[in-house]
Amino acid sequence: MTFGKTHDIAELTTELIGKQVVLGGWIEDIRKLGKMTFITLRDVSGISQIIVKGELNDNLGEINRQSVVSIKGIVQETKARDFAFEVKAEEIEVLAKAIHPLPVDPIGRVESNIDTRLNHRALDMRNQKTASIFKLRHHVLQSLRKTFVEKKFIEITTPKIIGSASEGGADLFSLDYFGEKAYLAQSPQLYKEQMTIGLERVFEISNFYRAENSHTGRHLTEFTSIDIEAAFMDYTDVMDILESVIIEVYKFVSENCKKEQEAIEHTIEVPTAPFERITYKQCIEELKQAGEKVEFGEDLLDSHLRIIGKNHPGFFFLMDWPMKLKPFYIREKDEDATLSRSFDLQFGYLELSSGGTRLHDSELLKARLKEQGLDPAQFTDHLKTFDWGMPPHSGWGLGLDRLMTILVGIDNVREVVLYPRDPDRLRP
Ligand code: AMO
Repeated sequence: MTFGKTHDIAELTTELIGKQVVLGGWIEDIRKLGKMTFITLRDVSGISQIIVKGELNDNLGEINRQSVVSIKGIVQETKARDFAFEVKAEEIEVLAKAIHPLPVDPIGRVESNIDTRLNHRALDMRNQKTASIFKLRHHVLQSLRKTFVEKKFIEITTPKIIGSASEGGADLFSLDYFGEKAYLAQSPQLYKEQMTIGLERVFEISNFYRAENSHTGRHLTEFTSIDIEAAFMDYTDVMDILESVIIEVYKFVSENCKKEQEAIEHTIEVPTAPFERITYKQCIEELKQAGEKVEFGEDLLDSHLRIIGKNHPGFFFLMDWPMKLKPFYIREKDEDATLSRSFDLQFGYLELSSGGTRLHDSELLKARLKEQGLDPAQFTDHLKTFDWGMPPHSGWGLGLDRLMTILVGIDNVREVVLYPRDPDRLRP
C-alpha cells in the first residue's frame, strides 16, 4: 500500500513536465474510451486529469467514483481545456473503495438538504462549495490571530468546565463533576477580565455553550466565540479594535481566497470604515418614527432590529444601552448613570458582537450582582481578584459562526459549523 504522495495537485508546474510524481486523491470522474481511460482526480488542492493507456488500461478493472487512489505517473502537457497539465499513469492503486450509493453526492450535481448533508458531513466536505466555506473559516481564524498579535494581544485558553456561571442567567448546561455540580462555560468573561491584571491585553478563540432552546438560523448551543479584554481601554477603544479586526478579515480573505469565492459563488467585498455608530436612544426615536410602540429602557425585539437594520444596512455599532439591559459587569456612563458604556456590533438585524467597559471596583460589582438577583457569594473567586490591583478594562465577544454567515452570504449558521449543535442535533 502506498501511503505517501510527492505532490499535491496544485503543486504541479511546468518544471515537472517529463518527471514522475505520485498523487493521492479521490476519483471524481472516470470515462473509459476504448483504448484509453480519462480519470479526474481530486485532492484538497484541486483537480487533475489522469490518462490511462496500454496494458494498465487493459487491466484497470472496475474503479468506483469517489474511491481513494494513489497514482504514479509522468506529468505532461495537455490539450484538455480545463487542465494545465495531465499525468500519464504508470501505476494505479485503489487504497479504499467507495461503497455506492453514497448518501450525498459530493459533486453537488444532486442537491441534498442541509440535514442530510450534516448527517454525512465528512463526505459533504468533498463538495467544493462546503470545503470552500471551511477553507475560508480557516483563513478568517488566521487573519484574526495575525491582527491580535500585531495589536499586542496575548492568546489565552480559559476553562470550559466551571463551578459557577460566568454570565449569570439560566442558559447553562450543568454536569456531574465527581459528585459536585459543574457547568459548561457560557463565555470566558470572568477569566478574561482577571487576566488583564497580569497580561493587560488578552484574546481567546474557543467554543462556549448556551442551553438556549432556540430554533433559528443564528443560534447554536455550542458556538465559537472570539473574545478580547484590554486593560487601560474604554469601550470606544475596543470598538475601534473590533472594526479594524473585521476590516482586516475581509481584506485577508478577499485577497487570499479567490478560488473559494468562486466555488461559493460569492464575492467578498471589504466594507467601508468607519462603521456607523448610533445610540440606543437614537434607535428608539427611529422605531417611534416607524410607528413602533417602544419606550426607553425596553429591550429591542427581533422585529425592531429588522427595522433598524433596514435603516442602517451593513455593519454598524449600536451603543450606550440602558444599564438595566446589560450584564452585571458593565460600567455606567459618567454623565448619565442610567446609560452604559456598552455596544453591540450589528450587521443589519443580526447581532455579531457585544462588549463594553467593565466595572473594576469590587464593591460596585457586588452591588450590581445583587441588583440583578445574583448572589455575590457565588462570585467570591472572581471578586477577590478585584482587590489585587484590577486595572480599568474593556472588551468584547464576537460570534465567529455568525460572522462567517455574513462573510459567505448564507443565512444559516449550521452551514459554517462543521458539526453544529442545536436543540435538535447532538450527533454526529
Ligand atoms: P453575548 O452573550 O452577547 O456576550 O455573546 C457575544 C456574541 O456571541 C455570539 N453568540 C452566539 N452565537 C451563536 N449561537 C448562540 N447561542 C450565541 N450566543 C452568543 C453572538 C454574540 O453577539 N461576555 C459577553 C461579551 C463581552 O462583553 O465581552 C457575551 O458573551 O455573535
